[in-house]
Amino acid sequence: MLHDLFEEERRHVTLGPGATLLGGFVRDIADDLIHHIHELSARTPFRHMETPGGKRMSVAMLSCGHLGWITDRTGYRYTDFDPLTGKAWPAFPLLFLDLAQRAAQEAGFRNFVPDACLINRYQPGARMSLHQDMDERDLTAPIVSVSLGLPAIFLWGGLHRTVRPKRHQVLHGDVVVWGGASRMIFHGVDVLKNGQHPATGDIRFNLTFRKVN
Ligand code: MD3
Ligand code: FE
Repeated sequence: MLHDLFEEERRHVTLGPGATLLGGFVRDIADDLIHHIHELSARTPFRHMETPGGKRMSVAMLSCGHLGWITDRTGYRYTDFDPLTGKAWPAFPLLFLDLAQRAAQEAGFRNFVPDACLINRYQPGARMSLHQDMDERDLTAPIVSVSLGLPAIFLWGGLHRTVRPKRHQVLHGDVVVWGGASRMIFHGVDVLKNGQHPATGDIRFNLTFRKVN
């Protein structure tokens, strides 16, 4: 139907080469995803990590999957255990793996098999400054990012820090797949505004699925 064609166009937006916004892609399973996040956080708590420069991150994080991303005074890296619990990171909930693969496929990346999922928790005032994700060994795989709860503004620039970033609002249930020529761009998240979301209260969660090895 013509209506569906327009609907499709509204939901799939090309943000740049290899970067696709899948609007509302996980809206139907958002409550389940949030439930899984709460369960995971009982096994590996959200924590504000320290950058190599000694700053406390305003975003709180945890990981699941074979590998988890951490930062401390020593630097940024992936580890196969959680330094807070001394145990392996919790495994992916099956729903996570399924949605990451479906989203990658929808954006044209076949056989995406992530081995890490970083979960970021933003409260009003939290932000993430411009950076590149380059701690992964396999830079041919995309990164799949899922936004839940309060809206946020993605900032994304170019391959050099000096490129003035573009802005794009991401909403509850949106998924963005970043691959190809967009994989190494500088990106960040603007300061989260105050607000209340029916599913999360004053929180925004972001899940990023990564293939590290
Ligand atoms: C990957 N998180 O955790 S994810 C991060 O919303 C991170 O919490 C942000 O950046 C967040 O490393 C943004 C989406 C994202 C945006 C642009 C990218 C991932 C990207 C550009 C290239 C590679
Ligand atoms: Fe990033």
